[in-house]
Parts: sequence; structure tokens; C-alpha cells
Amino acid sequence: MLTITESNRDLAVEVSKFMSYLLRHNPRDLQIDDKGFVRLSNLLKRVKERYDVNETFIRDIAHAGDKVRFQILNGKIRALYGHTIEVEVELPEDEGVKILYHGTTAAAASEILKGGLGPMKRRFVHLSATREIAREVGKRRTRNPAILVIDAEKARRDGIRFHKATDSVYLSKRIPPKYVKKLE
Ligand code: HQG
Repeated sequence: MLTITESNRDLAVEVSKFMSYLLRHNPRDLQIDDKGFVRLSNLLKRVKERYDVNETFIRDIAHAGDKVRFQILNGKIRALYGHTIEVEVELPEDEGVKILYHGTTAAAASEILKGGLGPMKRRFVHLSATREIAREVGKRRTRNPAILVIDAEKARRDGIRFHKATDSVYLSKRIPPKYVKKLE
């Protein structure tokens, strides 16, 4: 299987999910380093145990997928966000971002407005660059997501940092409710 086309898009999604699982949650014997990288050849070998794909296909998923999730550098690959395992991706801090968004269920939104936004099972809280992206994130869980607006400028003044994983995904630590509003 060479490149991603209309006819193998489902396979690309499946392989991408498997790659996310390995690189974010369970790298097992892939010899992941402290920055979250594994050798692309090691990852390919593992993926090939399940799927008939080649390195071009993996590179296509990393570079031309629906959403940027991975980084390939010097023959190694890592997930840029989403980790539950302890790795230091060392993403750059964005010192200028003013507003960020978070899409979730109505029930989670009301909890967050009371008690703050937490990373839950992941290492960091995940925020979206735009309300449209937040809506897509929320739609993974519910048909009609609630969109929360994070006052990143105010939070930063109080020492909360925002790190840019990709053009659409930002990471932060726990965000207290005073920086969070619901978009009506
Ligand atoms: C919720 C996907 C109750 C939070 C997406 C969310 C994203 C609370 C859930 C990335 C809470 C955690 C991450 C509180 C947070 N009370 N619920 N105090 N604080 N929550 O999956 O942001 O496609 O860990 O609202 O697109 O949904 O995999 O985080 O609903 O970019 O690349 O707890 O994962 O990217 O869920 O998604 P998650 P998320 P990929």
C-alpha cells in the first residue's frame, strides 16, 4: 500500500490510530526515548505485523493526514500531543496567544465551569486554536458539543503557560474556572 488515496482512507485512519496508541500510550518494546521518539523502522515493523503498508504510507499519515499528529525527524517519529506516558516533547511556549477553545460535552462543560479544566488521563489539557476545531474535537463525544473559551492572555499573566503542539492543538496544565467561559 503506497500513498493515501480515496480508496484506502479507512485503512489510513486505522493505521494512524494504531500509531497514536503506540506513541502516546503503549510503546512497549519500541525503545521510546525521553522526548517521545521511536525509530521509524521499529514503528514500521510493528505496524506491518497488523497492516500491509510501507514507510511511504506511514510518512503520508504523518505529513498529509487530516490533522497533524506526528513529527518525523532524523529517521525517528513521535506523537506531538495526546500522551499518557511520561515523555518530554518540549513544545515551544506561545507567549502571544490570547484566546483558546475547548470542545466537550454539555455535562463535562458544566463540571469544568465549576472545578476547572483538567488533563484527565493525559499529561496535559488539550486546547484548540479555533472554535471550529474545538467543535470537531467535541463531536468525538457528542452530536452537539459545548464550546468553552479560555482567556489565555489573563491566565498567562497569572503564570499559566500555553504550548503549541500544532497549528490547531495547544497544551497546558490544569486551568482554573476563572479563565473559562461558555460560548453561547
Ligand atoms: C473532559 C484528539 C469533567 C474534557 C482531539 C474532555 C484533541 C472534564 C475529557 C485531543 C474535566 C478528556 C484531546 C472536568 C476535562 N470534569 N470532564 N473537570 N476536565 N474534562 O480525549 O481534549 O484526534 O483526554 O472536556 O482532537 O477531548 O486523537 O481530551 O472531554 O486534540 O489526534 O475530559 O485528542 O486528537 O478527554 O482531546 P481527552 P480532548 P486526536
